[in-house]
This record gives sequence, C-alpha cells and structure tokens, in this order.
Amino acid sequence: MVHNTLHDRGVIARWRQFLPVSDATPVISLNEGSTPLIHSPRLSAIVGRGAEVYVKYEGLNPTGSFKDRGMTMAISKAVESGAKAVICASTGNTSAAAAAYAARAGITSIVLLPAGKIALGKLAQAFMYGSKVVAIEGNFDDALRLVREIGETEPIAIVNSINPFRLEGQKTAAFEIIETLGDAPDLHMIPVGNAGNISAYWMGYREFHAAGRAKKLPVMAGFQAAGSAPIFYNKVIEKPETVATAIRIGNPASWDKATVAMRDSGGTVDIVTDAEILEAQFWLAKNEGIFVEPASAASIAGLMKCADKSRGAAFDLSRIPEGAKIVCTVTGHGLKDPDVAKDRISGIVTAHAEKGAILDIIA
Ligand code: AN7
Repeated sequence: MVHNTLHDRGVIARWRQFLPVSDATPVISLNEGSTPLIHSPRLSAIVGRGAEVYVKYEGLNPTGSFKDRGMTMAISKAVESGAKAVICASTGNTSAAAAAYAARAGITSIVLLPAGKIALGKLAQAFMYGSKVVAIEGNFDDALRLVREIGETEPIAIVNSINPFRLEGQKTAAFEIIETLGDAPDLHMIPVGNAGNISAYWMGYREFHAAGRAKKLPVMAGFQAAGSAPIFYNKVIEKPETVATAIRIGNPASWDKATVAMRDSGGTVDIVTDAEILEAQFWLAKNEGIFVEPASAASIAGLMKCADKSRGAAFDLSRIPEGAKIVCTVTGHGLKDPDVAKDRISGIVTAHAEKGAILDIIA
C-alpha cells in the first residue's frame, strides 16, 4: 500500500492526536477531509473594506459532503465496539456517508429517510452503497425519533450526530482552516440544519485556540432556511419546508450546543429564503465555478444578506475589522441535487448540426 502524505489518508490519520481513537480502533476511511479552502475574489468585493472571503468546499469529500468527516469516526468506533449494523435518520447526506463507510467496513447500514424529500443523487448513493433503505411517512424529525427508539432495544449503533464521535470527526474542518490561514478567521458562516456542524466547528476552533495553534476565535454565524428555522424562531417547527431538503429540519438534535456556539462566539442565527438560497447557489456556480447543493448555499446567501445593509440581517458586518478573514462553509456538492438545476437545463436550445445554426444561437 502506498501513502504519499498524511493528508491522503483521511481525518483520523491526519488529526489522530486530537481525536478519541487508540491503537485498538480500526480506522475505516475513504481519505476524507483536506478539502480546499478557496479564496473568492468576488465575494470579497461584495463585502468590501478589504475583507478576504474563503469558501471551504466540503462537497469534495468522498461521498460529496462534510458528513464523511464525522462518519469515519462514527463507523470506526462502531466497528471497534463490535457493531455489525448501524442506523441513521437522514435528509440524505448522512445516509450517503453512513452507507459508504459501512460498506467500506463490511457491516450493514440501515437508513430512515423522509419519503419523497431526498435529493436524487443522495437516494442513488444509499442504494449504490448497498444500504437497507426505509422511506418514512414523515419528516426527518420523525425519522430521528424512530432511530432513537430502535437504538434502545436493538443491537444497532446509531450514527446520527447524537453519536458524539460524529462531531469529533467534523471538528477537523476547523483545524484545517486554522492550518491553512495560519489562524482562525474573524467570522465563520455556516448552514444550520440539525445543528451538529456549527457545534463541531466551534469545538474545533476552541480546541486549537486552547492548544495555542490559533490566536483568535471566530464569530459563528448560522443560517437556517426561512421555512425550517426553529433556532431563529426559538420554537419547534412541526412542518418544516424548504427547497434545501438537506436542512428541512424542525427540531435540531444539537440545538443547545449550537446556541452556545453562537452566544459564546458573539455570533447570531439568521434566516435566508428559498429564493435567496437558489439565487446564491446559481451565483456561486456562475461567478466562482463552485457548484454546491441548495442547503450549502445558505452560508453564501447569508453573507450576501449581511453585506446588504437594507435587508436587516441579524449580524452587522461592520462589527468585524477592516481586512477581516471570512470563511463560508459550503457543505455538499451541487451534483447531489440535479432536480434543482432542471429549470435551467430546460432552457437548452437544439441546433441543426451545422456551423451557421450554432453561430446564430451563441451570437
Ligand atoms: C448539505 O444528512 O442532517 O446543522 O441527515 O446535508 O450539522 O445538520 C444534513 C445536514 C448542511 C446541516 N448542509 O448540517 C442529514 C443532515 C448539508 C447537509 C446540513 C446538512 P447540520
């Protein structure tokens, strides 16, 4: 077996000393992590005041989302404890990651998905990786409740983010950002669904700060879809709705942790509408060449909202210093959800196979 660098070997190999693993832990990895932190000149210009905006492109993980960072930990620890099967509820990305890492480990995965509300690419992943797929007549919150109930009586390990190893793995994204920038950013913007990821980043930032690897801590700004915004409205949303199906969640499991992260960092939670999400998604693809799924674009839509003083954003960008560094996490790949691009594809123009016809169309 050839290993070029530690970075090629996944987040457990790269960040082992900061993770709860031992020699007894069988490392189940698909070389996740070490995703690019891409500078965005056009977002920087929109913010102004010399700000430098970076996009942490988590869609470049092995199954196309940040969930792989947590799943390498959750599955490795499940195998260490002797589990032969794992289960999760999911809006699509957790199930894709659970299915892939369980396949890699040679154990069974069972995924509970809200019927009819999973993006096509994610559904394809669950089946291709050989998961037992159950569509629930209900939403994600119903599915997670059922997973908890099943976990109480059955010998099946839960790999949702209520499993603490998930957040341990996901915190490594903050480590990578600090390593690349040489310090934490001033401001970190991130989509919020079940609220695990914002909690994991805050844990990662604090750990590296305490270890002396970062001089500062970022302000954490979370963004929910307006129709699925329990933390923003401070109440459970019984029937969450949004085009960003990944974050169609009404009762987040890590609600309290996320609230602490935003409070202790001096940050805020805000909402972005479906129209703002889709516009930001298209803008990022067209202007920076970065194609992300709708939920991921919530952080970009959030930054745009903050940059426009007339829109009443929760976070006041003038609070951050001149020349500040801002990181937006984009959590999943755009190819996960081909249906949202359908409207644009339907605009395709067919030409005769003849040069003149083509030149007429592209004129
Ligand atoms: C692309 O897959 O909850 O706030 O079941 O897939 O940590 O939940 C997905 C969440 C953001 C929100 N962006 O992160 C699941 C699931 C994408 C996501 C989130 C999700 P959390």
